[in-house]
Amino acid sequence: MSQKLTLALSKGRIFEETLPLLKAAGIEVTEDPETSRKLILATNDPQVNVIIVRASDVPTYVQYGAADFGVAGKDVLLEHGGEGLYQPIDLDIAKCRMSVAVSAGFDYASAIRQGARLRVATKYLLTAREHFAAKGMHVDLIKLYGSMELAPLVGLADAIVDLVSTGGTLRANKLVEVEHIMDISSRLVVNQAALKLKRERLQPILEAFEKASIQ
Ligand code: PRT
Ligand code: MG
Repeated sequence: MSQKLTLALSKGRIFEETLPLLKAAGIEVTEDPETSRKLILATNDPQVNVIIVRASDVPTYVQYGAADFGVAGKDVLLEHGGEGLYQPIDLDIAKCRMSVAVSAGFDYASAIRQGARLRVATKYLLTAREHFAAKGMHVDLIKLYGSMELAPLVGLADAIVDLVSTGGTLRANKLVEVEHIMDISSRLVVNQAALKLKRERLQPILEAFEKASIQ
């Protein structure tokens, strides 16, 4: 196998927050995904390419070896399941929390006390199912692909499970957080076969990432 490496990243915060870690490994991306329409970006190292994919597709590209390694949020990894992936480092980037939120006027505590069967909209079906099952709550989950904050406002759901960082989106839509499910950050994920076959190339990069991410 050639020692060419492909790194899968998503545009936006993960790309931006991975750049300093790449730099610590001596890798500089020479094209900007926000202005270029290219999906395969070159770096200063002819042996390293970056591919730009949807955040939730990063684990899939790495699992099948289309990318040797990638960066993905814990939220995405929990839904993917982690099959075929080695997850050596929590990079401590793209931090946020996963929470349950409801409309400001909705009495979540008393709905639970009364054993109401709540409708919950989310992109994170597995994590949400596990959270409510652990609490012994029966909920009907509604799968959405984005803009979860809208669901309680238009009567699609009583509650949402979504990511929160500043809380600004919740506030702007008159929603309040009622439960903190977990803290989220992004991890480096590595294809299990690549880790063995390209160890020589990957190991120094993993070490540089690890060193840079704990600073
Ligand atoms: O946008 P797209 O549909 O392509 O995919 P995505 O939303 O999964 O990608 P992206 O790039 O937005 O997020 C990538 C990863 O960043 C996620 O998988 C998380 O691990 C992490 N992350 C960190 C976040 C946030 N912070 C975050 N605030 N992902 C999303 N958000 C959203 C949140 O869903 C909500 O709509 O931002 C909004 C809340 O932000 P505040 O600051 O208003 O609270
Ligand atoms: Mg997004």
